[in-house]
Amino acid sequence: MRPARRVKTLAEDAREGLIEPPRTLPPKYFYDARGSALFDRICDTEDYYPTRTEDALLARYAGEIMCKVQPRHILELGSGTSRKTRHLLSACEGQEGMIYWPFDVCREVLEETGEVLMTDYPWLEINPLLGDYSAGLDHLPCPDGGCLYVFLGGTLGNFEEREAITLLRELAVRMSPLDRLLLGVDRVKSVHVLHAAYDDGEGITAAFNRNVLHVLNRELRGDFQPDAFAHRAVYNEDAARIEMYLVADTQQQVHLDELDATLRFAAGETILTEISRKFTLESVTQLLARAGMAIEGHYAPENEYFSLLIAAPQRNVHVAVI
Ligand code: AVJ
Repeated sequence: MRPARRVKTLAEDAREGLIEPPRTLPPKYFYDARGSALFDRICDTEDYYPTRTEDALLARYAGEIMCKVQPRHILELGSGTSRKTRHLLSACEGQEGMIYWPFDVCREVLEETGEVLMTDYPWLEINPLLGDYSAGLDHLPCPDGGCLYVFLGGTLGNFEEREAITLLRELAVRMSPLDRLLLGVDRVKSVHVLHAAYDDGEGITAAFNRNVLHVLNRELRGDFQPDAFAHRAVYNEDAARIEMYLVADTQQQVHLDELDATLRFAAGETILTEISRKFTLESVTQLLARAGMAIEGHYAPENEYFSLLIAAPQRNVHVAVI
């Protein structure tokens, strides 16, 4: 897809974020084949509740959601293996004319998932879209008939407020009055529950976090020693977000051949590898409003750990001067 903005390469992001402290790297680089497999294992841990909570919500409410929205299209941002989306697809069983547009950065996953879905949902038209949604959304196909945009998993929480508004606004302006967004967001809750979710007892999140160093070694010909970095997850209550860091155990130097750069770490120095924002109903309502959308439906479990929201584009009267 033709991007609205050019997406930075890993080399550019690393040059901007890693060479000087405060060091930081976008979380999308976690997800090579190994990182994606580790993320799947995180979802199966006792401690990481978001995936299973959202899945249960979809299992329970998919029928109601599809009835309410009655879309002809489902377009999913960051579809991955479409595991949770199957609840929505199943709720439309046999509905001829339905089209599913999975949108993801990984061609292999799109191809493999596409084939499996084609077998499991023979009545469904499947049109995979390869691209990076951080490059902008204005080149998505503009389907006629209602479209349900789907953005699950709490991934919106990876974006700073400004970036999140930009992304949602790009969506809002291209939505027709009948289109809706189905958005999954993680909620503010007890620090203990949040902390355990991002520092699970089996150490899988720690391995997932360190995996980004393997990615840097491979892609930028680096010599990081992943074991020389500790995993740290802290809940920043003021910003209502989990911050994931890699912490250098000892003073060390790392060379990235591809950048021709040497990184010097003092003992205890950190790299911020991910933020994962947590929302209240008020904060997500406000975020959506600032992006030009209004909440029209809300599904949450009793403990309110996670929310599925249906949002509609805000319509405003536009007076044309003639
Ligand atoms: C895939 C972005 C929703 O923020 O909870 C899981 C990624 N990081 N454990 C999240 C993640 C550490 C996850 N998202």
